[in-house]
Amino acid sequence: MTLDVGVIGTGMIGQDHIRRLADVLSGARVAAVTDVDTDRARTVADGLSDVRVHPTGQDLIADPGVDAVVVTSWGPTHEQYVLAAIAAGKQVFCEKPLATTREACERIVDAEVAAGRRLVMVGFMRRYDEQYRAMKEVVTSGEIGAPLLMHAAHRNPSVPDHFTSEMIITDSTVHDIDVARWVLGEEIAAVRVLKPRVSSKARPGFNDPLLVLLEMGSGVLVDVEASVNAGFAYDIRGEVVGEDGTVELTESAGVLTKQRGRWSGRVPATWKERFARAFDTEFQAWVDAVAAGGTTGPSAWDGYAATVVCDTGLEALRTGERVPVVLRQRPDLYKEQ
Ligand code: NAD
Ligand code: ISE
Repeated sequence: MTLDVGVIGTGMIGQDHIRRLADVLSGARVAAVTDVDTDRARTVADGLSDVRVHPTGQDLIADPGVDAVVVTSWGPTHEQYVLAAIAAGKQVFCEKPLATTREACERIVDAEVAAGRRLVMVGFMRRYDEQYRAMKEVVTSGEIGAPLLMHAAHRNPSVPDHFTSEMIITDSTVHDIDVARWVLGEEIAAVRVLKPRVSSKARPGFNDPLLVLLEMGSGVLVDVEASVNAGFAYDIRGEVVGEDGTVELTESAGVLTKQRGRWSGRVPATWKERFARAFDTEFQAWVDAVAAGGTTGPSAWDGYAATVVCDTGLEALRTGERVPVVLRQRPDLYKEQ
């Protein structure tokens, strides 16, 4: 059976996921697309065969020829489409963030709980990266003993002009927040944000880098160094320090070159390059799960928790204080993960 997928939002990542569905994965095809920029949606559809272009996301979701929905529009528009897909009983893959406010995420969680089954997967693709998976396995196996600390760095080479200091938390660190919850298997209890010396490459008034400190429920501390004007490359780091050892991500380049008394390797240029395989694996997992009648991976609860921690981080950035994270009670639907 081939899954007919409808894609809402044909911008940068929408087009990348469409390419993935059309050329890389098995078991799915792109049946319909839509975008508020209708010309863009049309151009994308023209490059594929037999794809309907809908005027709105709601029309696409209502299309009986669409089995499942991918949401890759701007973050603040995600809620309406995820809710409409749940109401239509269709599986939905939503790029991060699930929604941009705590309240919007709660409405999604409530709707899914009322539907009585999981219909939402959130695009936290790092959970499908081989290195992060290996790191989680080591931590979960107990090999390095009880975790005490986690160090992370998320260095972006550059960002578009509309990017703000707040987005270092909501757009970038959100991935590290999800990784910390997932690798350590517990919720985040409090957040602090420190502002180091500002990079001369940052626009005036822009706090870059930031040091985001996450306090896990058990007391494990996670420090995330996040920056968006690093210039040199896209550099992602992670290490968990346990009572009996450590586990860390290695450089992702496949080869090491030794020449003239020096060794060197490639640092990825962008997140697309660094996580290319993770995106493929993530999407194939979703297609397979939907074809089997369910879903998989990061849930609406994970999307909710990440957004609440980001909100808390924004308050910590504003106030300079340690701010506790307040989550509602986890519904039974999300207990088994
Ligand atoms: P983009 O601006 O390139 O594309 C977004 C598209 O959505 C645009 O074509 C825009 O016209 C369209 N759009 C906006 N409002 C809409 C609406 N109401 N209905 C339909 N279409 C609408 O942005 P992008 O970089 O592709 O990001 C899209 C989403 O993907 C964001 O939520 C972003 O956070 C996420 N993202 C995730 C990753 C990742 O690493 N997982 C990477 C990049 C982006
Ligand atoms: C971007 O939106 C992503 O999600 C990337 O994975 C992240 O590394 C980058 O910082 C964000 O801007």
